[in-house]
Amino acid sequence: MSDAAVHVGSGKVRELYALDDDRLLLVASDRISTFDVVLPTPIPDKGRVLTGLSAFWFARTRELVPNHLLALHDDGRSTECRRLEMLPIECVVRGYITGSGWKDYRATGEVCGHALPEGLVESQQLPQPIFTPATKAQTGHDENIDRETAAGLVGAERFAEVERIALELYGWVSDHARARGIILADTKLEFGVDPQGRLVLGDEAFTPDSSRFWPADSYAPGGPQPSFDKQFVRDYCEELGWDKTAPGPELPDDVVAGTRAC
Ligand code: Q0Z
Repeated sequence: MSDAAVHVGSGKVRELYALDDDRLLLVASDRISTFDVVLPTPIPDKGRVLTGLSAFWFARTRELVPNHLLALHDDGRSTECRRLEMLPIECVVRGYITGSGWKDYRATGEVCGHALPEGLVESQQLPQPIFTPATKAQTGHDENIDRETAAGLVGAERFAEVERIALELYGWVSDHARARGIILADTKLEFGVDPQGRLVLGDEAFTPDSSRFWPADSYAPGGPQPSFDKQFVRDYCEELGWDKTAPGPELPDDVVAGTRAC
């Protein structure tokens, strides 16, 4: 029997290894990406913070939906997960109109087939949260799709289930955050199916890499909102006049320290 973990995938800031047929090891690095480029300077402890946030939310939401988390390793950055058959859609819930949702709304008045009120401004709260699925792009950006397209990819019954659960999760977590002065603008969830055919929440959940968190006390609709975790890095990169193509710039100590303090 071998204990060697086999590398099976790389994300921008995370690595995925197979432990055996049933278990994966998800490792969050200290890398940081901005404007879609991974920067050469790590943020010490960022991987542990990301892993801890996911573990916190998996524990808090397990009554709503089972999740893939089996164990948190002592290094704080690695988690053992149940290996699932992942659904081929990103399950995005938006309570506020921003990012690609804002782009689509400005172009068409709709997001993923949801007709929205006229006259919304950037970052405005929506009348109610909407489920806005997207394709999983192998390279480049995920593409927003309407409910019919998403239901075609996962089946109508599974679509209805993930829509209901994703909206429930967003409602629960956004209420929790809002009571603590934080707006959860939107979130991207990934679900899989276990060998018994049950829906399971996988990947990472409610981290700043999968969600937009905004400080409620400075919320000002009508433009983009500052990012909770990456604003120091973004501001520094804008100051530099970097063209936002790889390779990204090294970060000075004060920008690393400012980001760590978030
Ligand atoms: C997650 C990803 C990462 C690269 C596959 N429980 C699971 N079962 C099966 N597959 C996955 C999971 Cl989480 C799975 N990804 C995304 C994560 C590096 C890709 F850390 N891909």
